[in-house]
Amino acid sequence: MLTAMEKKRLEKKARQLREHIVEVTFTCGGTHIGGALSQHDILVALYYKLMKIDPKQPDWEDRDRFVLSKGHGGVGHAVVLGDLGFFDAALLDDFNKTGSPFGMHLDRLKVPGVDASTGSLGHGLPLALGMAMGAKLQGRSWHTYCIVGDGECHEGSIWEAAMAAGHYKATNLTVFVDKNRLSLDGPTKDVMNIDPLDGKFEAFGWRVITIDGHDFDSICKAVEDSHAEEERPVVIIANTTKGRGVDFMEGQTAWHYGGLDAEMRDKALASIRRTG
Ligand SMILES: Cc1ncc(C[n+]2csc(CCOP(=O)(O)OP(=O)(O)O)c2C)c(N)n1
Repeated sequence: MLTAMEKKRLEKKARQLREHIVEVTFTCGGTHIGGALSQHDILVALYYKLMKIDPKQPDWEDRDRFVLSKGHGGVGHAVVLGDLGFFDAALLDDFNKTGSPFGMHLDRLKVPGVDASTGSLGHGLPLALGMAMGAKLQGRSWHTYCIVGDGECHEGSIWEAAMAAGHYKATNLTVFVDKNRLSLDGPTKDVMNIDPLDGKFEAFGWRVITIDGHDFDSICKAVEDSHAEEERPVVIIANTTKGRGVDFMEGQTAWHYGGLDAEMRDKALASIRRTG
């Protein structure tokens, strides 16, 4: 359970880092900003409240693991890691520029704090399952978290991993589906309908929890519940809004990827400051 003060602290941090996502998008010329903003509150809850990590020891063996399976949202992961001190956040001024350690999809060999290089959709969940199974086999205590996109659920390898996680009872794995209902080129239901997602995961042996993915109380409670589950891996279906916090991006497929000029940046920042 979050105290009122903790919730306020998370909301403030989320707002500050949304602004940083906008700034980086402005300076680098374009990012997958829509999905970075939809996954954002989950990332903030994980990194500022829930995960066992140490920015001074990115390779600490017993740290919790995190895999951003929808790796195109890397800009959002990068601003969190920079803010926490895994690296100098000023480096993000060169995000995705030639010679920068930060490509659009983060590379675990170049960016401290990244546990898996992702970007090819469908690969992150199998990697996360491997990390969870690795902990079980070695009798270690780390927990593995993973965020997949709802459009990413079109990939067959997501369902191979889902089947294996159910079979092996990977109770030390918590997966979020960032269900913003939009993919790269339109509503997920039109590109290829993935619903009912809950029934699919349940059929593969998972426990399903459905939440508002922008509400910190619900995110933290769902993770707490996932830790108490002793039989099944847990998927948290997080209903989110693509572009969340920037009024002219919210719910717009066109903002899957985009750049900002100075005027748009100022409008985006003003919107975040108004609504958060
Ligand atoms: C294997 C693979 N196919 C296609 C792409 C191109 N691609 C990048 S993002 C994206 C859409 C993903 O949709 P979703 O998971 O819903 O992302 P979100 O809306 O959360 O940003 C696609 C098709 C890719 N990165 N990898």
